[in-house]
Amino acid sequence: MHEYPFVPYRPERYPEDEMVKRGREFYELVDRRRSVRFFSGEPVPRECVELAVLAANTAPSGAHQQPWTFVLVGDPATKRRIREAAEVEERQNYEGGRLPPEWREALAPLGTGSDKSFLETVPWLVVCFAQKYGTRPDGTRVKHYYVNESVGIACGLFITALHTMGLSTLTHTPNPMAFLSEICERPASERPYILFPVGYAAPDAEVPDLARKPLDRALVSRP
Ligand code: IYR
Repeated sequence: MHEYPFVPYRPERYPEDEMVKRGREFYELVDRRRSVRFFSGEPVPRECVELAVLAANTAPSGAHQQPWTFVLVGDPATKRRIREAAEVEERQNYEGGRLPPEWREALAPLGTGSDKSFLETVPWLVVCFAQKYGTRPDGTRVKHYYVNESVGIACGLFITALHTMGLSTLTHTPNPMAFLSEICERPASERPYILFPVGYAAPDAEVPDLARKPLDRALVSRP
């Protein structure tokens, strides 16, 4: 059984006023992030997407199994295939009556629909896959722990890193999204988790005028 050696770890410490200042600045930065559905077709350096994946790859994970794979798609023909497959599913959701009424009602204020043209507009699509289990060289399975938590945290870091660089994305979850396994050529051990279009927001992009719930509804205290 392999064990990690332990090494010293001394994270940065700051005076309290500086802690608050840094925390406030970070909060104000992430508070300006919005999910975008209208993108510009301007190219984005591949290195920026790689840096965002490096940031995602720092996420804590169950037993440090790092159960994620990010697939980068930049080829227009592949983006088109993904858009077409996503729209086939979403047309059934929105126009074919597959969305349950309650779900439809929850989405109505956001103005979403089956048109997913942003999947072709953007320079990059990044598809995050969750590795339900690992595979040893001899083909036997390695159990993975806390896959959803781990991959969710990695995706949070990914979108935050993009935002820091002035890039936009959308946590798109076309439903169902099995088609992504085939197009991205991923093994049966992996499940598509989130499809991220990555690019600059279009100069005329609009977003719903949402408010975030106040702290007293996000945080409750108990003695
Ligand atoms: N996957 C669909 C529906 C959808 C679901 C939720 I929850 C959203 O916040 C937004 C959309 C679609 O992408 O249109």
